[in-house]
Amino acid sequence: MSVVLVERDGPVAVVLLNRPEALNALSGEVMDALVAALEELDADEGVRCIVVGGGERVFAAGADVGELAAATPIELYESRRIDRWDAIRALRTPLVAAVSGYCLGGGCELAMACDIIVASETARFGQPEINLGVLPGAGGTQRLTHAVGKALAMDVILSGRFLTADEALSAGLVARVVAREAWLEEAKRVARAIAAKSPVSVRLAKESVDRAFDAPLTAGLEFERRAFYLARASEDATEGLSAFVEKRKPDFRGR
Ligand code: CO8
Repeated sequence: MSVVLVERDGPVAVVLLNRPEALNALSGEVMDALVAALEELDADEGVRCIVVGGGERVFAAGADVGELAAATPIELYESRRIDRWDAIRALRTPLVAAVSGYCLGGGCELAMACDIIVASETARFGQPEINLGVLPGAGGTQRLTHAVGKALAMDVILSGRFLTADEALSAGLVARVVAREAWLEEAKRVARAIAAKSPVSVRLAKESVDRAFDAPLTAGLEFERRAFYLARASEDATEGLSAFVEKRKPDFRGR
C-alpha cells in the first residue's frame, strides 16, 4: 500500500497521507512520495486545486521520531531532508489542507505550508518538539508566528500545548471549522470553488498574498499592482469582466 494516496475529481486532486500505523508520521519515504505527487499534479494543467489530507484520527503526528533519533545532525544536513519542504512552497497550484485529529510538529508545519486550512472540530494543532528536546525545524516558528502572532506562538511552541480547532480558528490559523464527518468534503468543496475560478488570477493572487509575508508593504503593494495588470491582460479577465456585464456565468479557460 502506498504511503500517499492520490485521487482525481476533475480539476481537483486529493492527496492523502496513508501511514496510519505510525499516525502518518512524515518519514523520508512519506515526504518523498508526498513531494513527488504534489510536483506531478502541479505540472498538470488540468489540476486547478489540490487537497492535502490525512485520516480522520490524525492529519500527521509530525516527523518520524524514530528516524530523527537515529540520524546524526550531519546525516540530516547532508540528506537535505528538510530542504525538500521548499518544493511545497514553490508549488503554484493552491493547496487546501484538510485537517482532522492530530496535526502536530511537522504535520502542523505541513498544514501551514498549504494555502488554506479547513479543520474538523476534532483537530488539535501543536508544535510539541520542545518535549523531545528540539524545536520546529520545517517552518513552525515562522509560519505559526505569522499566523497567530508572537504571544500565542510562543505559548504553543515553548509549552508544547495543543490548540483546539476553535482556538485555531479564532487565532487565524485555520479558515474554517466543520463538523467531524465533513472534514474532507468541506475541503473538497473549497477546492472545487477555487478550481472554478480563472487559474491565472488564482495563481497571481496566491503569489501576491504570499508576498505579504516575504516583503515589506511597499514592495508587496507594488507586486500586487503588477500582478493585477498581468491578470487583466489574460483572456480570462476579459471573459470574467464581460460575463459580469452580460449577466452570464464566465467560462474560464486558463489563458
Ligand atoms: N513518529 C513516529 N511514530 C509515531 C509518531 C511520530 N511522530 N507519532 C506516533 N507514532 C507512532 C507511535 O510510536 C505508535 O506506534 P506503535 O503502535 O508501534 O507503538 C503509534 O504511532 C500510535 O501512537 P500512540 O500510541 O502514541 O498514540 P496515542 O493516541 O496514545 O497518542 C499522540 C497520539 C499524542 C499524537 C502521540 O503519538 C504523540 O505524541 N506523537 C508524537 C508527536 C510529536 O512529538 N510530534 C513532533 C515530532 S518532531 C517533528 O515533527 C519535527 C519536525 C522537524 C522538521 C521535519 C523534518 C523531516
